[in-house]
Amino acid sequence: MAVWTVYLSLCLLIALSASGLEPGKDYKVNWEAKSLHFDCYPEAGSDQAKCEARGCIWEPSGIPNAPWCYYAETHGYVTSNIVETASGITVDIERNTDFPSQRSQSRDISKLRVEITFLSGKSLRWKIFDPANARFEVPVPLELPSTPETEENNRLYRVQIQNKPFGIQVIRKSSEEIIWDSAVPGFTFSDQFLQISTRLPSNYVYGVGETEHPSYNHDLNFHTYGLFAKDQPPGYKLNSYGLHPFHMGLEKSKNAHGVLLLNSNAMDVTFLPTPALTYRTIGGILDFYMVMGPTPEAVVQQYTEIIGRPVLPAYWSLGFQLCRYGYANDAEIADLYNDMKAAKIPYDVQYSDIEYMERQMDFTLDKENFKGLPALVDSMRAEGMRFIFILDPAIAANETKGSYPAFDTGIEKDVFIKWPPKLSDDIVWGKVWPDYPDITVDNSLDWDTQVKLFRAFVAFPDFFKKSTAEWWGEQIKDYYNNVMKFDGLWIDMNEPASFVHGTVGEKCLGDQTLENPPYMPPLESSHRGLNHKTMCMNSEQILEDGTRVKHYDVHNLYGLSHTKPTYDALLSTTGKRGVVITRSTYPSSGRWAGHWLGDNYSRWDQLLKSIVGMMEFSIFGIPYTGADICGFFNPAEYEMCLRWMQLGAFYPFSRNHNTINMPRQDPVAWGSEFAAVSRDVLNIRYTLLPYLNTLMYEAHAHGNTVVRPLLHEFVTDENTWKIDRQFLWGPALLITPALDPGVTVVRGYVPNARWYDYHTGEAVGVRGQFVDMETPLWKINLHVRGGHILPWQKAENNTHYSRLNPLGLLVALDDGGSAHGSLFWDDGEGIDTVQNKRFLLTTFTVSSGVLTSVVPTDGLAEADRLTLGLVKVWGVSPRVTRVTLSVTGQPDADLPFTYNAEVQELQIDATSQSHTIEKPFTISWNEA
Ligand code: MIG
Repeated sequence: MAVWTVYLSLCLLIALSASGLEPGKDYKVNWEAKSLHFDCYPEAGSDQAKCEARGCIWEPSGIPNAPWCYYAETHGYVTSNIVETASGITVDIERNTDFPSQRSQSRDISKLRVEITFLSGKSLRWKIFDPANARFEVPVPLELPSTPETEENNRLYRVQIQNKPFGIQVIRKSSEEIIWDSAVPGFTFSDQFLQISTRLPSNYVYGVGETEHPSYNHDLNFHTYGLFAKDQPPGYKLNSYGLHPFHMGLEKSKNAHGVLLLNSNAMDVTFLPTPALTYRTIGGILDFYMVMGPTPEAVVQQYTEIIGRPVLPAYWSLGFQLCRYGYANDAEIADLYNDMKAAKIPYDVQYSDIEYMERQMDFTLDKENFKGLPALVDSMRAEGMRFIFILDPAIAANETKGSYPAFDTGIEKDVFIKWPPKLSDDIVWGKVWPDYPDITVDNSLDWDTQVKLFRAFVAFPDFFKKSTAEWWGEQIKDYYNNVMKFDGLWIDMNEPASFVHGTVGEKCLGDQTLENPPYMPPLESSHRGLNHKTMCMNSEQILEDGTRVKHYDVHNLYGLSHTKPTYDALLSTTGKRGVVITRSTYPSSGRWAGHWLGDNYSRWDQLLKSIVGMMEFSIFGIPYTGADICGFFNPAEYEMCLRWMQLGAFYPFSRNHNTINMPRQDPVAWGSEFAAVSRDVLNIRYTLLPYLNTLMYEAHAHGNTVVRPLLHEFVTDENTWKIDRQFLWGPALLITPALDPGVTVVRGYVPNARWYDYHTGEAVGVRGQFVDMETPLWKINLHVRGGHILPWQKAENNTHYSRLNPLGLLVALDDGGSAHGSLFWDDGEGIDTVQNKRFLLTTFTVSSGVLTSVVPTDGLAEADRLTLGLVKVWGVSPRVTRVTLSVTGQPDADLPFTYNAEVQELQIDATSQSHTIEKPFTISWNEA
């Protein structure tokens, strides 16, 4: 045990050198804004008197959004005792009582314990809590190393404690950069207001959600994002469906790190030009996890190691999907399917939204308009198609007893959320669906008045309880067995959303500081309380271990709690892995589900924002993601929808969906030219599905990203740090969509590597430059990176058929004539195929005109085997005279080939050999 030296005067010096400011470098904020002014009065209505009453300094500023009321230098806590062990540091801290209490209605917690744990050589945790009284802690199981890294030399970081104000500094040893530094003014820990700030090592920071961001790298000019799960369509500074207090930061040394604040209360995050960020949360404790990378990909790998790796979605779920809210009847779906088939546009998944149900009640079927749906589902499934249905968590509560088993059995099993027993033993009733045909809603009334006219109540299941998960699973199983088959499930409204505020009658019982806390983060309609469009915060939920918690603390976990039981039920019901799509997410939701970006708009700006959103969900560990193609609200427009089909063909979750009463926007709704462009681009998607699927496997097995920001591959090139109009699939496919009306040319970055035009196979002449790329209406720019081998298959109407085609390889040679790649292949829908090694993993390497395959895992059933088909090699310069295939080590067969000298493309056709690829092989050219 050693007592830590306290570095008082050094603090400011370190601060300046660590602030990441490079004089004269693309940095427009003046000195005043760069200084350490942390906002002491984030609420509206501050003035000098109120500011000074908090012991803060009032100084009007001309800088937009800069705080006029800021904390004095030593405002915060002071260190009283520091104990270091091999596995971490424990610090006792006390509130600096030179300064008054910050918020009189929120009790100060003046003595705190800080526990820093060296989780591993590349990760650490610091937890700040009240040692005297247990407070709410997030009940999400993380996968932490069983023993800390006790060997100093094995750690990439060093930790320093600052005394006054108390702060933690994490230093990356290799660069000596301070990458976390909370030794700044303003640290606060009270019952309902907790605040901590840190300096950032550079101006490049990514993530923090769920909220729409205009760019992937954050604008640090004093922007605050409120975070709280809400049925809120994405919009500027609006808190949407889920909560992800995770960011990735770059450092001056071009290393990357990631930070998670494991807290599930309503909160906000402010980005400051210092550069710095401030977290404010209204409950729980401060529990931080940091991963050290040092590459951006390693950050995501390490983050998902902690929160859990993403689920492997069924192969078919990588196919194109069609949905809309408000199909009139099953015949409309059947017509759509037939038109898609006739237009030969590949697609795998058809949805039905809440209209398939009787009055939108889960586990029912509208026997009038959708009476033919079960038969349609069967016939489409017989042709290799798949169905996904929507389920909402809320259960209709005032059907006649005995007529609606979902509710009746839910009551029997006591699954619904209630008030705390000392206030009432009743359920906290809400309103979602159903509506009643005999009530005419007057659309001239505002929304709030309209919803009050609905007479039905709902109850919200408490999915934390084991009995609820079982009950939910039984409903799903009964529906599948007795009403209709399905292949995946789509869970919506699980923020949870309600059409009334808090509860029916809108009077939440008990402690009103839960509904309107002393500090309210800047949320959509926060002036109306936290229960706006959701349930009362004082509702009680019961964790699996019996602990009673307030909805206030677990609101942001509702979607997560809904997801695992749904996924488990899908698997046990269908016997296949399928896929679940959820609207509300929290760190670790990716273990069970994908996420669509919610109720977006049919507007051009939404194309770019969907890329930003996808990249964010990539680093949040939810790679199976995408936005509603052509937009949810408002009518779509031809050109926008066409460009969106091209972009959406590269969403991992690729679904065209729109809202009720809007004109159709599916690919067969716009005429033959539109259908042809859609077919072409989806054929490219389908051709590359073996590659996309392999990336999904790598995400599942290793935590790699699928939709990959360019900076993940080219982090040493600062040009890539801001790029969000382009993205990669894995390391090797660069997608440069057209995102604006009327464009025929799109400006895109060609990172420093050899790239080939996907459409022609020709090498691009330039690298490390922005170039103008032609983008006529039919074309999206796609480039393949030299040095990579992409597995592919010829596209068919759906993946049931495309999966049967021979495996092709696209070999894009690098400057040295080498390339590598891999293929993951399984039955496409088996449960736990990775865990049980029931898959094939093949790696491919090319060098000096020889392609070699190696098979690290061969657990594929015979029925799922693939034969080798066409191998295309790009960047072959010498004329080729002979190509041979060898399985035995000796040339076994000559293979037919063509060589295009102009494009430098060699095409080798191995089809005639019927060689199944689980047997290693080599193909050689130029050996004549
Ligand atoms: O109140 O189920 O985000 O995709 O179509 C709307 C109807 C409820 C919101 C979802 C949207 C879905 C819609 N739902």
